[in-house]
Amino acid sequence: MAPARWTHPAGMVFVYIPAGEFTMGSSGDEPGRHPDEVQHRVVISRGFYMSATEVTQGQWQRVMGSNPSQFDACGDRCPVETVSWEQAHEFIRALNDRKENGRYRLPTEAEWEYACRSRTASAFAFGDCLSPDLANYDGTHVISGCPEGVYRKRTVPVGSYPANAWGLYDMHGNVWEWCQDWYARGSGRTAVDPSGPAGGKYRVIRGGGWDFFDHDCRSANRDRSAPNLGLPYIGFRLVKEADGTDLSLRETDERYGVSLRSAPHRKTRRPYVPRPQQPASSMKTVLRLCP
Ligand SMILES: [Ca+2]
Ligand SMILES: [Ca+2]
Repeated sequence: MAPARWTHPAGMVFVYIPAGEFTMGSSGDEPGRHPDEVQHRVVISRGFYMSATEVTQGQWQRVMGSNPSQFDACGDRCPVETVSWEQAHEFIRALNDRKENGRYRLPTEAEWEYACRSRTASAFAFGDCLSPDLANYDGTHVISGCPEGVYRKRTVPVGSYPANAWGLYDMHGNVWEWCQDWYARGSGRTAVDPSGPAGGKYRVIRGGGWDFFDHDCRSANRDRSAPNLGLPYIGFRLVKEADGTDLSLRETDERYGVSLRSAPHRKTRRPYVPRPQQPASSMKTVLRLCP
């Protein structure tokens, strides 16, 4: 069944992600994995919409009237970057202030990995390797046995490579994507709609970027960055909450064996509560290697 689609007036195309459950994290033998990718079952109890691409510079410009991107010469269809987690929320607040178009937020980390995997268990949604035809990343140093790629040294227009099974582009590479959650190492316990710890120092980023290697772009890879820092390899995509009243969407959910009745239905999540900004740090805040 082709996923339902919805387009925001500012141009963001959303695809429907059905409810379901999956194994989050990576197995112990996955090349390039880090210890914080502890495998555990996660239930996503409600379907939601996710933007098919990273938010673009053109979309940001239309909503915010400015363009903070380092690669601004790349054009309207390139992902917006050099936006902090806090700035991403300014964009989201601007969308939500116009109530007629629905409610938006960042994906939780679990929603992000669930959507990225699109029912795959391999290192990438496309199998156990990336290639320069599948994603924008630094292909000069690759997972053993995977094809060497190129290093484009910049962002590229969103949707330049194939989508995953759910119609999502650039979940691997181009720019890292902010998630809603504070970063924590994770417990490995089964969870329903997890939304991360109550507090922390760094926010989660996912998916790797143009300046990172293929193993950084794996579906399970987790990283983090200071929420008040914009970097030219971090952008974001959006979740639009489904209201759960569309019967065809309900059928889609039940096709995958998760009954909407099995979990309490909430029309909206908790409102976003801004947290105090962390002091700017001169240290490199995106850690390529986990301890
Ligand atoms: Ca990306
Ligand atoms: Ca990591």
